[in-house]
Amino acid sequence: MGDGDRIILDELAKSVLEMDEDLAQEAAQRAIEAAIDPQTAIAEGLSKGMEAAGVKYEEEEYFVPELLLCSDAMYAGLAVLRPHIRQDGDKKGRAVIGVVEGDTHDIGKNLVKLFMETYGFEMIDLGRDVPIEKFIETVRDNDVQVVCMSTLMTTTMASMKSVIKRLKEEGLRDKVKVVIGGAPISQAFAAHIGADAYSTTATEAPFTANGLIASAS
Ligand code: B12
Repeated sequence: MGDGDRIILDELAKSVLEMDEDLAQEAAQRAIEAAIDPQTAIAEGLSKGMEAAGVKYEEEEYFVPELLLCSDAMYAGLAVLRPHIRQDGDKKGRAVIGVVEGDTHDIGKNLVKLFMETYGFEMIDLGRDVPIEKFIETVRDNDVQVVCMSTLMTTTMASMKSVIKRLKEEGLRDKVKVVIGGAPISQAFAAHIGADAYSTTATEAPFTANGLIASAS
């Protein structure tokens, strides 16, 4: 990647961190003109800005209103980049995605959904703060191969375990692969609750899901 591309990616990150919707749109447009892969612009630009905003929140320099303005800037940039994402031709399968009960953080989930769709997955999006039984019903009533669960809070991680437990009780666990993610999630936690995989980034998620489906068939 050239210096020019790096400057654009930094500008995308800065636009989010500085809550600047206009700059986010301009920088996204510049990324398109410079032929930067839109997914790279999202992962290495906009997402990095949101991560940096998270650090400021933890340092108590930003509070909830600032974070919401940062996410507005991120979505403004996303709207420009999204139509330019190259859609992978073949269908990979169908997946359900949601943020587990008690948690309303959905920025990461929305990125995972976008990258999964781009890769060829048909996504059923249950949104955020999704009741455990909603995941179960959706798996029961639809032909889905993958369940993706997201959480950003340590206090709601247990809901993931409950969903897997309920899938087992309903005889649905073997029907699907379960992929989990979100900042507090680790390999050890995934293994502990009986998930099939975890992934730290949205870009990686579709490859992880696809790998699981391929190895099962
Ligand atoms: C933005 C933010 C908010 C926004 C959320 C806006 C929204 N619509 O999502 C607002 C301001 C509303 C908010 C509210 C709250 N927040 Co908040 N928030 C954050 C913050 C700063 C950033 C999260 C974020 O969006 N990151 C950017 C995205 C792109 O990254 P990501 O979500 O991690 O997702 C990436 C990966 O994790 C992965 N991924 C995510 N999901 C999945 C799923 C799958 C299947 C896969 C494969 C991958 C994957 O892919 C993504 C992209 O690569 C974090 C701190 C932090 N540094 O994470 C705190 C944080 C998560 N919040 C926290 C808290 C406590 C709250 C509140 C309770 C605050 C309050 N007192 O009101 C409320 C929550 C209310 C509720 N019940 O949900 C705590 C949680 C602490 C804990 N218990 O663990 C954190 C960690 C801050 C802190 N250190 O205290 N928050």
